[in-house]
Amino acid sequence: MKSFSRVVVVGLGYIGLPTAAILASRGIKVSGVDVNEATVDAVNAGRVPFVEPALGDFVEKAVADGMLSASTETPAGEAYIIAVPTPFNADKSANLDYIKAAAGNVAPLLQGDELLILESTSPPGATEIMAEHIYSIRPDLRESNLLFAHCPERVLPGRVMEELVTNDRIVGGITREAAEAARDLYSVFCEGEMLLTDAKTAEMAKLVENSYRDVNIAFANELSVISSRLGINVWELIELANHHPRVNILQPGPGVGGHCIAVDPWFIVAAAPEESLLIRQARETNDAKPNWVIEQVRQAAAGLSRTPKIAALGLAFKANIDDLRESPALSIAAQLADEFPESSILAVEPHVSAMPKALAGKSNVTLEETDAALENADIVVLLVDHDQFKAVPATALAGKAIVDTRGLWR
Ligand code: SAJ
Repeated sequence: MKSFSRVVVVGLGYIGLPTAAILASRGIKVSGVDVNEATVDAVNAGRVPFVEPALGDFVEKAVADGMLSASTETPAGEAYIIAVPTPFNADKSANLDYIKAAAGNVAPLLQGDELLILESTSPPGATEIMAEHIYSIRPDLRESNLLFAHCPERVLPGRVMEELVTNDRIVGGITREAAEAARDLYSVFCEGEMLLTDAKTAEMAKLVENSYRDVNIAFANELSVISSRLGINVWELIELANHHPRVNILQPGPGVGGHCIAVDPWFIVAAAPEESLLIRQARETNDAKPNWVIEQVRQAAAGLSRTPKIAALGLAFKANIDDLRESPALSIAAQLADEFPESSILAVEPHVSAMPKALAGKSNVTLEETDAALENADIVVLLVDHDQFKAVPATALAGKAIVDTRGLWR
């Protein structure tokens, strides 16, 4: 069993920082690296620059104990975990520039016996591309004992600190030895099963998990559109159908957001475009849902005799978090502002205090507290099932046109 005392985590975002903090909590000296100085400063001050339950306590303690520090420069370590973003290009293929930049900073530090783990969600073949990139900078290491692995994270935002420990972990090595070394490192905190495979299968497994969910959400979203046309309450419909022992339909919503489910399926489509018909259609179905919601608001507005004030409840991509990435709620609020220039758009996001970039500069949008927005709105568009909105009493909604995209107030 290989043991590690000094690990470098490159990318201190939603995945890198929790991983760094939990490793540090298990007695490993961790150096975190990020290009964003504000992130580095926050971590060095023991703070977390985003909302994730329980993470703050871990970071505060790890920094106070001297087990975690952050820098914009990459230091040397025995193992490197790369957890940088993989955005997509205009053609929806994966952009590996951040991975290559991170690997490029690690390359000069390598001696030839280190473990390099790619955690970023990646298209099939990315770990080999990363290895090749390092060898192109350090041809002297081609015959060395560098170990490359892909260990996708599958934690759910909002439950990260718990799921890091309890989830099973897929560990894919370019060689068996690399997979075993990565397993040894993750065993330090992961109590789930370690599932060893090759790097490409590990890359694909992560994409497939999220596509599976995307396809199933698309089914629910399609059902909501069909039900609306047929005058059926989709929430009741799904609840009834789910009583069948082998049926488990997910919940419709305003569309699919976040940096995972709305993105990962495209990496499969880009890798095998001719074959990924259902996966592509699911993406398109989910991406079309925000426009359908806007149409519902148009219809509600058409039934009113005056220019409506519109409350948009929730901007995050899902319940009880502050994450706005790829959020359909946010894009719907922005679109409503453009579509109804005469209307006041009362945007509510209890987890965010500053006006999000996508809404800044739109003169008819204000950021409001829930109560004030509900009091003043003619149309209430419920976009996120935050707990705070669940608690809204029916009396607060009386007399208003409601577009409830989450079935919260059915
Ligand atoms: N959503 C629905 N209906 C549902 C479930 C979700 O509309 O029934 C929407 C959500 O509102 C949100 C989006 O889908 O906009 C995605 O939310 P999510 O909770 O399904 O997933 P994420 O993006 O927070 O996290 C997913 C998880 N993957 C799976 O459940 C297969 C998580 O385990 C992964 O680690 C994460 O992606 C990731 O990082 O890839």
